[in-house]
Amino acid sequence: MSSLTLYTHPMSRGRTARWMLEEIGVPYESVVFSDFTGAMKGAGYLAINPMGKVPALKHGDTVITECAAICVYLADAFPQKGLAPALNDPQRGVYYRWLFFLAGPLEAAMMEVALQLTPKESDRIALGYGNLAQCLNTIEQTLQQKDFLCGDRFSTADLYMAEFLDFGINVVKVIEAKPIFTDYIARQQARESYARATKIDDDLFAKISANG
Ligand SMILES: N[C@@H](CCC(=O)N[C@@H](CS)C(=O)NCC(=O)O)C(=O)O
Repeated sequence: MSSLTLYTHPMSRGRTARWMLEEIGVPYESVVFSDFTGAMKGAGYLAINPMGKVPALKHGDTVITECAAICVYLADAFPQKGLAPALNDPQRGVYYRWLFFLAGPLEAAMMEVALQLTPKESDRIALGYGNLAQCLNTIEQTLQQKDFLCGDRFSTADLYMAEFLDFGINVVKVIEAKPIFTDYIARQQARESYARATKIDDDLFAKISANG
């Protein structure tokens, strides 16, 4: 099997990629940056991700950047784990819909509010995310109907949705902690893979903080 290496910082979107790796359950190495400057902006890492951002994943000679792409890639590279609907399953469309929606519109809408950006209302017709309320209403309507996004089982789309909702509620605090969201998050985060990944990153962050 080709080697897997996660490039990350313990307080970054790399946590989502690590959860996915723990869910997949195959051995992987981690390259952990202790800050977002230094080595993350050095020539060595810029050769892997010219954006100078984490996470990135190396699988053999293949480099994948963008957290959503890393998650989707891993689900497809290890299909025996059943974390994505099959290519010929109609649920595959639902899967794409949510992953693209989260990485695109929802993230942009959340950051607009978190950073207090103020687009002109008349420009919203051209903004792919409309506004945060529209995005959340779309998610809420779906979660009212089902426990998981694709069919009746956990998939990568749920992992990614839970991470975004958690970030929006608890980190940037732009999403109201409605039970429809918090129950959904709790359902996904009850997985052992989440506990393992969280402990790894929390321990790494404690070590970095202790080293000043
Ligand atoms: N679109 C990228 C965003 C990656 C990103 O912005 N990562 C942040 C940490 S969560 C980062 O590395 N920031 C360092 C910097 O921009 O200097 C993804 O989804 O992976």
